[in-house]
Amino acid sequence: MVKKNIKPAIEPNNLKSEQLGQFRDDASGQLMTTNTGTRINDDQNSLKAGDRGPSLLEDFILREKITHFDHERIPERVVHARGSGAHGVFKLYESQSAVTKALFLNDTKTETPVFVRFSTVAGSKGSTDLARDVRGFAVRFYTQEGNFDLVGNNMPVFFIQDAIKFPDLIHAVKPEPDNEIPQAASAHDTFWDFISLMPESAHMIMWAMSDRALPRSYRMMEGFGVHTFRFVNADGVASFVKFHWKPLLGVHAVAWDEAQNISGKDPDFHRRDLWDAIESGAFPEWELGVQIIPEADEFKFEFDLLDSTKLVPEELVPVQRIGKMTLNRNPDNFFAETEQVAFHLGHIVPGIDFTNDPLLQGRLFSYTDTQLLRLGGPNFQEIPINRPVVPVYNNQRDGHMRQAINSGKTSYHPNSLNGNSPDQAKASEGGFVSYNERIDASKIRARSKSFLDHFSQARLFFNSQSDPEKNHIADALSFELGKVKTIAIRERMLGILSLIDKSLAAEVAYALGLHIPIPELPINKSIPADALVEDYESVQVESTLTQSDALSMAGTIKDSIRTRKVAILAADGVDEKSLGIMKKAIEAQGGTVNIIAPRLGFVTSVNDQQIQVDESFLTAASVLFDAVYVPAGANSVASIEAEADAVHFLNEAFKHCKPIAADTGAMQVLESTYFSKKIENDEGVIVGISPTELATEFIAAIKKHRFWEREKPRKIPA
Ligand code: HDE
Repeated sequence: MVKKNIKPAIEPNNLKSEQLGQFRDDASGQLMTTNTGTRINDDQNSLKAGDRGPSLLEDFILREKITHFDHERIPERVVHARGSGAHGVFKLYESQSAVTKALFLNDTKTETPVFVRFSTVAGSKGSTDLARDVRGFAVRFYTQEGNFDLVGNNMPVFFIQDAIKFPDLIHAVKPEPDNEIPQAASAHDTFWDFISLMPESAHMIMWAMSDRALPRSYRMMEGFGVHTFRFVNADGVASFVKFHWKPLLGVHAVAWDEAQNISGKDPDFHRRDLWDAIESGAFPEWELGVQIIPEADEFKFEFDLLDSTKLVPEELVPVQRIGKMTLNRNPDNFFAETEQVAFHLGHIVPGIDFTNDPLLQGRLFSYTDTQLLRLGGPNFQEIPINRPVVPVYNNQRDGHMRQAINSGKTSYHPNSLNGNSPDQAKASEGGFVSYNERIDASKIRARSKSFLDHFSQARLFFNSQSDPEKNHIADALSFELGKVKTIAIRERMLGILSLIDKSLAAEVAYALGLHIPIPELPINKSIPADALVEDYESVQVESTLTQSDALSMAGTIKDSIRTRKVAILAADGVDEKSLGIMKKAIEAQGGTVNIIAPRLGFVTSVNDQQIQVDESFLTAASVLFDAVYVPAGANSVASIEAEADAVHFLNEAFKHCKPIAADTGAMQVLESTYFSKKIENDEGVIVGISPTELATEFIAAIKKHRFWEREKPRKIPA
């Protein structure tokens, strides 16, 4: 009898993210070789018959290089193609053993390595970061019991309730098939045609049209698992769980006009922001939150926990913060890590399980299927970024690009020739046992009636927004529907909006120059062919909760200026004291300062000091900064005032509701702006005080992020 060779489970503290780095390749100081290790003597010239003669087929170096190049691209993700990744760690605050037996949620000593990929959904791989879109927030935990992927978004609900509608949704939002226009935008006919026929998307549309769709930074977004998952503890007791990520920098957005400008000035804005923050040591952090719902409470809510178009309001079930994720290392190679990472919500560990949410169930099929195409075969789990940090043993064999050299004669189970190994793990040995859920049902294609209220949470979301946030939603809808060419689609959407909020519908109708039609229920043309219309009429529920503070970004954390970018506009003759005091004060609080001048190089201060310039007005733009300051110095001020781009810089910063400060000696610049008459009444424009007071007040203003009240108040009657 062959002795079983069961390796001990990995010791928690031996888990190091470096384990993932065993494949890292560093060519520094090395000589060039072919892929088979032969050293290359000439990488400049192909082999020819004479120096002016034809190239020779024999040139194995040329052929190997070109062949590899020809195959460099792999298919981009069909959705979430545009993304940025980072490594980090997750540390648990307190054992969650009461609700889950997952070791990484029991053991407070282990730092679990993580890899995170943020993304947009609709655009291609090279599209702008600042599209109005949902953001993907996919986290892989490399745990002691295998990989756990929490593949979430920055919005807690989704457009559709059943996975079978996903291809339709994505076909509708992607560029239109005849002319492949527009890129990374939902503002076009096919998207709104579909949405206007899918009332179940009403709640998600409110989120997608809100400021949540325009994050200031990946570091300033919440994340959500969206579906209801299940936790199972060591005694087999299950509870429902909703996952949340809460950013320690708060949840912040940019303005829509700003987003469109950033897309031109720096389409890599979010990618650069994440990379730079990690490189500078300002590691982004999120707390992992859970909402736990005992099984017994499954039917206690006005909505169905299995319906992904609904959230569980934090007022009903508080979010408990159970641990912290810190992103502390940039990838070494974008392709090897960020592009090849293959997330899947079926990557799960004992203690966590699925529910019957029909969207979740469909996803369980889709992710592996998509990797087979994208990564070219069944061995994608062997790619370094996808390997778990624990050993893998099974009888799967061969296939394209197999890395493992499996030894021995047996690749089947049961076997006697290898002592029946690898053998199955008992639950006590960490074997995954699916939750034993009782199901007693007919096989049926149908939607549960408990899924048919589509408007109450859309209304709850809208009612929970601050006034500026409401205005932004109305503006976003007016913009998006304004880009739709088919009037009937615009009108149908107005009908849907009127079921959410009449004043919102009225404001959008006003902007579109249309009247609100009486919505016909069911608006949903996608009901099954033989269904009874009455069965599908939207069940109108009035949520007992009328407002939820957690849904608004207005009350978010505004206590720091860490990693915020401040522009200082200067030219020759700048007063170095006025500049220096502000720069020092901002940097002391973790903000970053860029000196922007008419040209690159140096500016010479009024006392002949050379001050390094970071950007010129040609390369910089106010949309890439959080705040602007103009220091004193008569000549500097005069040059800035005469520089159209500098005045535009200030005007744009004001329009985007950003804090602006000017030394008393620089007031003449502000007088050349369009907002000169509004300065006195504006909380976010700080002028007329001593340099030290100015710095203190300016920093307080930057902490607030934006002065949205600057925008025109709107009064469209309901
Ligand atoms: Fe995905 N989704 N999705 N999705 N999804 C993919 O998998 C899919 C859904 C999400 O950074 C694909 O590897 C279906 C909800 C993220 O690599 C694909 C349905 C949520 C990412 C796929 C959904 C997500 C993806 C494409 C409806 C939030 C990027 C490439 C049932 C909870 C992960 C890939 C990364 C990617 C299918 C709906 C999040 C095609 C069928 C809901 C963050 O498999």
